[in-house]
Amino acid sequence: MKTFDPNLPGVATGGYFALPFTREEAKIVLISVPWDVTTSYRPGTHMGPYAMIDASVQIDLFNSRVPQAWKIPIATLPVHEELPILNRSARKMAEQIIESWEEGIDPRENKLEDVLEQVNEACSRMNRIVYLQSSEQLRQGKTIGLVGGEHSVPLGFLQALGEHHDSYGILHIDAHADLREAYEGFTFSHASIMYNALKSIPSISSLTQVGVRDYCQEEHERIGNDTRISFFSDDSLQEGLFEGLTWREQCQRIMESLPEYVYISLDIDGLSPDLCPNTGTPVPGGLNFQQVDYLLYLLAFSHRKIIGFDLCEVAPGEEDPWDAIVGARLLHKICCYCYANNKK
Ligand SMILES: [Mn+2]
Repeated sequence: MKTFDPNLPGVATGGYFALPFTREEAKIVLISVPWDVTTSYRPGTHMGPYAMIDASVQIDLFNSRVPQAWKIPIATLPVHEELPILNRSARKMAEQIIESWEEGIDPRENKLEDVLEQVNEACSRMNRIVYLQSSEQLRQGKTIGLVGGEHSVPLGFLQALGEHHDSYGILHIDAHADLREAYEGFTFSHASIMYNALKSIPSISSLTQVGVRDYCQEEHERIGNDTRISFFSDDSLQEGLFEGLTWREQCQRIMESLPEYVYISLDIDGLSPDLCPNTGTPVPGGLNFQQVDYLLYLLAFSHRKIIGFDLCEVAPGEEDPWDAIVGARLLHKICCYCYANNKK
């Protein structure tokens, strides 16, 4: 650290932002989960963490709202050795299921019941790995940021947090509600993360959804019937802006729905697809970069406490690092705000 000069270009260290901190020194630990087993439309998010690490080397670690941001001790946990292998084999099996749905045949009628079960087991194993990694870091007093991968990855982390906090809420920024029960037969689908979290983790007292604009009837009814859910759809937020509400006023309303302890779950597709053209399920509309940044900034400097976060669904293009550049910059901003928030 003594020889680290934040004014010089970054030198790749294999970790996010090319920072020199050890895990012992770190306050924030980033855990990569390169996983895209259940991605229904377009795989590629398993490359997100690696692409963001590459892109993060060229980021200036300066933040106008957080002094000396380059000194924030952020460390990167190496990718769990089992995950890439498990992802590859389970993805192959999942593709059989997805193809069957695309042909209009229930995979269970296509004799794919065993395959489906094996995919669900692989996803359970991933959840267990993330749970163990997160629990270990929480025990050591670290704040964790999880980097996906598809949006199914934080369930194990949310469970570990549930054992550390009696009660917390989730701020969920996403184009999708992720409230489907076992989408395409996959128990741990990217489209089911919030359904699974609300169902299986009693400490989660509330879910605040922001930017959602692609959801189904079943999810619409769940949102209406579950009193834990506060819903700020993309439509309603844009209407507010068109009709004269400021973004600050809307952010205040969003924050009023949040309890004292807050987890941030950020699906990159909550942002406009201009900012994530290669993500698994892009949807027109959405928030711009500065709107998300400002919301997170207000949250960080409010009386609430940020207890952890995830950033998911960033998928790099074949030759185009744009998605990863946006993802890495957002990741650094969240780390800065989290650190400033936790220091208060
Ligand atoms: Mn999502």
